[in-house]
Amino acid sequence: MNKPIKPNDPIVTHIYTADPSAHVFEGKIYIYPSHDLDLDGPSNDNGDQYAMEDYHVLSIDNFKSSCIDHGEALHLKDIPWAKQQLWAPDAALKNNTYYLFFPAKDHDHIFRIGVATSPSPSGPFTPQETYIPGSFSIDPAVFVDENDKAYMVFGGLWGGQLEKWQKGTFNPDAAGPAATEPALGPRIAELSDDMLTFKEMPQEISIVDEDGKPILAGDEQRRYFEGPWIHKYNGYYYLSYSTGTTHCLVYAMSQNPKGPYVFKGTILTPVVGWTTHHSIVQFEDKWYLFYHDSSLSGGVNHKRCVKYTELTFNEDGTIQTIDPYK
Ligand code: FUB
Repeated sequence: MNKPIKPNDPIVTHIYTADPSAHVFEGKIYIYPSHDLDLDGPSNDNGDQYAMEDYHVLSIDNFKSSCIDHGEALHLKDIPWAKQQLWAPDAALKNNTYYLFFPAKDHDHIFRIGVATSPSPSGPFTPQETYIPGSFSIDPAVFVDENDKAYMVFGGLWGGQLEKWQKGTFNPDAAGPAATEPALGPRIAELSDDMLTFKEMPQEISIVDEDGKPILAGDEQRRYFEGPWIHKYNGYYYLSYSTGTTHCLVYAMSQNPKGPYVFKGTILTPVVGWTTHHSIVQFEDKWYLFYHDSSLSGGVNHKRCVKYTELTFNEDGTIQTIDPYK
């Protein structure tokens, strides 16, 4: 039965979903979320409780119809290089092929980013034998620009291991910068034309304040934590992300996809649950924010549900702040 999906309601309730990456493919909204498991166990700052093993692709014809779950699109057991923890994915269309990008820990417990392909936006996706060479950390988001150049932005602190890559190789003992030093930024790299490798070494994105000064690591209301997303509006690139410990979705703007980005403000105030993670998509003539909270499980951090709400730009290109519970 067709049941319209109301804003700020879970788009599906039969499984736990999170980290929604939404795209318009073939005239519909396709959502590529994490599939949270209904497991109970110890929780820690390393994120071991996020033990996901597969991906389901969801789609919405329009907001008057219900959300379709296309079933399992990729499973951990079919990814040769991956050992555990299929975290936040994204998808892109190029070369008449759909690409699913996803992080997972390899057999050395190091997060890497893999890619899988399909002729259909709903999968199933066939993974490559190895992860993308030179990839690390979590939360890949792929932005395909109007000139067809594709960029992957990625990275996450703490369990996402970004701190451990500050010198270019994995240092399991590395800590983040001191509170008075510039915060770590997400990484960005242009993808090769076949979308399977990086065309260049990933570089760090700089996020600065209105005076051009770097946002500092101790500025937890504004500094980058995880969950990057790039979209373009009126010629400007928008980098939005989670502030982690302060639980907001915030954004910064630039005229260059690689930055520097100037911090602008908050998109979404804190949701129920520790994590917050989103995507921004235009469908027909409106813009939407897809996000998650933990309301479906009564607040269990690792049992989340994807929701959506409309996003509004002001005349000057800034974004109106959303409180999802008002
Ligand atoms: O879903 C696992 C992790 O939680 C994601 O990779 C982060 O962005 C956070 O949402």
